[in-house]
Amino acid sequence: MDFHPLYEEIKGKIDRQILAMGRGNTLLSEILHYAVDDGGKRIRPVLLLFFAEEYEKVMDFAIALEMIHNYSLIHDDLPCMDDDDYRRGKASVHKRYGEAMAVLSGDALLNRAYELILRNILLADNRLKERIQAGELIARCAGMDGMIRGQELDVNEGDHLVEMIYYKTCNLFIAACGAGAILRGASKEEVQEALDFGKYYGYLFQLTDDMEDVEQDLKVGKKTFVTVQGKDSTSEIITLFQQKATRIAKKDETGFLKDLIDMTVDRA
Ligand code: GRG
Repeated sequence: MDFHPLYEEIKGKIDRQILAMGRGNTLLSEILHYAVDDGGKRIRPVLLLFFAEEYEKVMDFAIALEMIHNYSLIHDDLPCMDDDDYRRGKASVHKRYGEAMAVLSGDALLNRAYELILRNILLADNRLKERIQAGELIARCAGMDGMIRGQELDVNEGDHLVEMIYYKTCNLFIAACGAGAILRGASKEEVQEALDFGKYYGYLFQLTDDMEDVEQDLKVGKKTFVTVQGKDSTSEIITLFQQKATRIAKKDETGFLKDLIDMTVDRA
């Protein structure tokens, strides 16, 4: 994914930070590295650092968000959830290490994420309130009123597909953009715009992803927005969210947000 030099630059920093993280001698530590080290696009932490406009002092928040994302993927792949044997081109964690270790490694990632955020706050010498606000936003968006709520709707196979996308997918993008803006010390209006961008981009991300998978989803009878509403009406909604996100992206002089939107929409 090579759509803008800023993406490569920020992703490179995140990947290096993840690889440099300590490795214990335990099996759990091996699994955490197996799950997180490579393969991910790191879009959420890249967005967080992009909106924060500085990398080193808030890197912990970006890594924490990526850990939360990875825990959710490990748990989502479990047989009791989506039951996927592969993730990022290799065996999913439960396929390789067993279900019990997959549950534990997800739990460990989630706890490590908040450990990183709290330690960052403990050691910080500025913007304490903003750091706490950013941590609270991430926790809220990942929790039972956010991503976990989305997973609950998914597991119970309701008909609220738009709501499900909002909770399950948009929320971590909202956390990424909103936390970044808060950590930058942005104004209330700027934070709101960042939160809105995360929401619109989250819808775009999921709907274009569902467009890509539509043939396979139809084959296995999977209910997604596209399999229920059809490709034409999904395309119309994608255009609508593209316009909303682009309106905000126009203020970004680097062109990064606009390129991210275009790259995401082009895959549909
Ligand atoms: C188990 C609590 C819990 C939540 C699971 C995230 C999630 C909720 C489920 C994953 C399945 C899914 C279709 C999620 C929505 C889109 C998504 C998160 C896709 C994967 O994200 P990418 O493409 O992944 O950013 P990489 O591999 O690049 O990190």
